[in-house]
Amino acid sequence: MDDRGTIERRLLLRAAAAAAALPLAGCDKLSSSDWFRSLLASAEGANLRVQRLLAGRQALAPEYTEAEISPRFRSNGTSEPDDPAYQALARENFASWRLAVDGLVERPTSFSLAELAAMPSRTQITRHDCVEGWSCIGKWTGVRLSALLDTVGLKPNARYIVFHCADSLGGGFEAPASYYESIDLVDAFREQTILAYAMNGAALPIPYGAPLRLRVENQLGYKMAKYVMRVEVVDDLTRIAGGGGGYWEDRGYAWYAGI
Ligand SMILES: Nc1nc2c(c(=O)[nH]1)N[C@H]1C(S)=C(S)[C@@H](COP(=O)(O)O)O[C@H]1N2
Ligand SMILES: [Mo]
Repeated sequence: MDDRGTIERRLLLRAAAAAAALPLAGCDKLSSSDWFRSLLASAEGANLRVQRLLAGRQALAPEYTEAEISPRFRSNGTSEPDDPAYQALARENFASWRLAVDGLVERPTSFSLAELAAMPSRTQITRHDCVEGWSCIGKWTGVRLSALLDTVGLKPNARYIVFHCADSLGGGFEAPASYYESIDLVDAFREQTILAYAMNGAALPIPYGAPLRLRVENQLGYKMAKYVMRVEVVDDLTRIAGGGGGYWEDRGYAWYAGI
């Protein structure tokens, strides 16, 4: 049996080796970005984030063929936000909708759907796994989150990306609360992490998060925020809502829901 110190030393060795190999693995972009260089150089570069990156967080989630796309993709949680401002945007097919990107960024900006669609994109056919035990395969097209973050520029203290949604859940015994989610920079810069505006080759329908939803394919369904209105870059999640980093995390779910 390894003692804890041995495991940590092994992870550090692996971190150093893999960091050296990053450009060869096609991650030039990642390794050349300022935040990543400063991350590797910092004391933190030797801890959690890099360990997780190198201990298996680099692999892509499996991708599927067109023939494997589910004939009917299930919608879960909110299927139509009842927020009046959202409904007004939906009525005009999101023509005046804009995504706000702010927080710890150099250039806070808002983007129209057309502007997002003009940025570097990715299409992927992936399996969505809900924590409730069902899965569906769908095809998603969206702007790469890395491209969006490069456009606004991350400040050196940026640590997490928070997605604020148009809908609230709850009621009954609990006051309604806004849905939100968050991921760290490692997941934000993954190739398959996109803000999707299309599903199965058509504009993203309302039940699946129109006009924009997160796809972070290495995690469970509840991380995939639908109806994203605002992307906020922060250094600390504890100041937002219940402090857990997401609507379901504030109610006990794991923040890192890796699959
Ligand atoms: N804004 C928002 N995002 C959300 C939810 C929600 O209720 N509201 N539900 C989550 C859960 S639990 C799952 S499984 C997926 C469902 O996505 P789908 O409706 O496209 O299947 O969205 C996630 N993102
Ligand atoms: Mo879910």
